Amino acid sequence: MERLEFYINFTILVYILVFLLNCVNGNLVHRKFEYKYSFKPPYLAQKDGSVPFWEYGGNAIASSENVRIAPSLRSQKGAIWTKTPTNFDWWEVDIVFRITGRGRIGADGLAFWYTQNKGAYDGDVYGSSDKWVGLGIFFDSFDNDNKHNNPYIMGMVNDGSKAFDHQNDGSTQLLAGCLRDFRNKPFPTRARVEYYQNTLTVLFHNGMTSNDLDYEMCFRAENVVLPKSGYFGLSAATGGLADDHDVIHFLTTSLWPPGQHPAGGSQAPTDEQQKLTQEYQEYQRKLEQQKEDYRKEHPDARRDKDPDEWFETDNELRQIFQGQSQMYEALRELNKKLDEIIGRQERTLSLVSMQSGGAALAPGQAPPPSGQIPMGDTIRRHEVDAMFTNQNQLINAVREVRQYLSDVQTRTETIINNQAKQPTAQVQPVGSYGMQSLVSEVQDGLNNMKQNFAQFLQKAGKATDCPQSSCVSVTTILIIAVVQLAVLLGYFVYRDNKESQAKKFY
Ligand SMILES: [Ca+2]
Ligand SMILES: [Ca+2]
Repeated sequence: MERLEFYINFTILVYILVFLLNCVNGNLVHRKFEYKYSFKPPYLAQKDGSVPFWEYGGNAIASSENVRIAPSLRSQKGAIWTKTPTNFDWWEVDIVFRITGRGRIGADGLAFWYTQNKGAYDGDVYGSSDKWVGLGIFFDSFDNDNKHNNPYIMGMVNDGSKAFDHQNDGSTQLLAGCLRDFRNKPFPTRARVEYYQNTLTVLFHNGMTSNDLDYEMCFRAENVVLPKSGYFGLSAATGGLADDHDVIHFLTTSLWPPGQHPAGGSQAPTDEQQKLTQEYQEYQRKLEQQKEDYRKEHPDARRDKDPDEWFETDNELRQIFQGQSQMYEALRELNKKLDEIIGRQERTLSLVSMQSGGAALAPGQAPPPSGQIPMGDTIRRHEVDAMFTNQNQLINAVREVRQYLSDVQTRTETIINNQAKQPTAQVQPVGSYGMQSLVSEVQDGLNNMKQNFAQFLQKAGKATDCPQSSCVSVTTILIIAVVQLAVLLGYFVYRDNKESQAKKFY
């Protein structure tokens, strides 16, 4: 009975928790999807090429699947802007994009904008206007200042007075940023820009997985003041090097602090929540009723399976689930580490190539302008190729050594096994080991003989006083040696036969 009481108490606790959760939910930030500030496939662009609620220009092309803001051709610029300014203070924008190019280095980059006025479609800052009022988040592919810190993601707030510092990749003006590679990823890369109560947060998803949860922090900045109302925009540009800059999703959600609600729909969400809560409670009640009915109908079963047992099964399931989640977490952690390693490798590679390219520059000479291939590009490739061949040769050599070692090991094992089979080391049967040692003995003997013979020949050559007739001829020595060998072999065979015959008597 104590167990039953505990079970009932536990259920009540769960109910209280659900109730509290609902209360807290009522006080959380309210979110509203803003379709007039969003685009996504399918039917992203209509048949006439227009994107509903958006305007695009320059070299931008919209299809039903994405908006190619700048294509992978030299010196392209394009942009897309919302038609109307925002009517909400706080927001979150999810951008799913792909920046792809055939080269290991690309240019110039993609920009996300939230500005007081719409920018140009062929401006100087990643395809749009300089001296903007508001926020720009730049995905800068090309390393203009040659500090080996691109691709880079950065945020910059401008009051309309600052001209973007291209020579330094904006490093003198940035609000915050992070070094992340966003080019040529297996899955689309994503960025989540949140502006809520003057805190700007930028999260980044590196596109190594398709998992929606794999966002990581790029930066968070507080006390950011942006125009009360503004236009969202995207722009991109290419230089001498060119990437495709494709944006697949642009999803805007307005954020409303507790107590504030979007115009027109203030009560509807609360109703919805209440309805859901009611449905959930109704479902719980029905479940309890069914349990009760089952107990009444099966009084025996009740004895077999008391509530405590159910609770235990529940507990076990929870433990299994927890274990699995831990495993999943560990896997994700590993995945992240792998990503990091790959990222570092890529950075190192670009560093190495940059250094060999940068060596061609005289000190004080300006870094290569945006989108130009560094001087040593072709040589680098050869060097890298040579490095790879060397590495391969090394690997092959190591493999051979390994094989040889394993060969030696197996031989040693057979020897040890053979020895282990013998009770004592007195009798040596002619196994593979016996034969081997015999052969090696004979070989040694022969080698010794050869050496002696060579020495003898040398001496014979020097000793001119030796009369020719009394010196033993080479043929005689050889014949004697062969006869000796034959006798020796004969003896060994005879001995082995005798031993095997002797063994039959056991
Ligand atoms: Ca740059
Ligand atoms: Ca740079």
